[in-house]
Amino acid sequence: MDCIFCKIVAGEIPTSKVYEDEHVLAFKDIHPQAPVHVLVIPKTHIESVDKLDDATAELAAKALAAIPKAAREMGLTEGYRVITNVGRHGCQSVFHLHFHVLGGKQLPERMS
Ligand code: DGP
Repeated sequence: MDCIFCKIVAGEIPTSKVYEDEHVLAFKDIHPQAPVHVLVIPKTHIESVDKLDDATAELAAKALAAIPKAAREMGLTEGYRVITNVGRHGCQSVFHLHFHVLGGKQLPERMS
C-alpha cells in the first residue's frame, strides 16, 4: 500500500517521534501550523474517521488515549486543539487516520 504514514510506521521514512506504543505513533508534522504540531496515528491503516466501524473504533480510541501522553511530552500544559480532517471538503491530504495536536500558543477561536 502506498501510504506515507504506513511507511513512517514501518521506519522506511524518518520522522521526529514524540510518543510510541504497540498501537500508536505520534510524530511532529513536517509542515507545522503552530509552535507545537504533532500527528497521532494508529499504526494500523484506517483511511479516516469516516471509515471507522465497531471493529476499528478501538484502534482510534487507542490513538485518542495517546494524545494526552504526546501533549505532556511536548509540554502542552495550557491546552491544545485536536483536529482530524476527513475527505475533500475536510482538506484531508494523507489518507491514513491522524489526529493533529496543535498548541504552544493561544489558538484562534475560529476553526473554519
Ligand atoms: P491532512 O491534511 O489532515 O491530511 O494532514 C496531513 C499532514 O501530514 C500535513 O499537515 C503534513 C503532514 N505530513 C505529510 N507528509 C509527511 C511526512 O512525510 N512526515 C511528516 N512528519 N508529516 C507529514
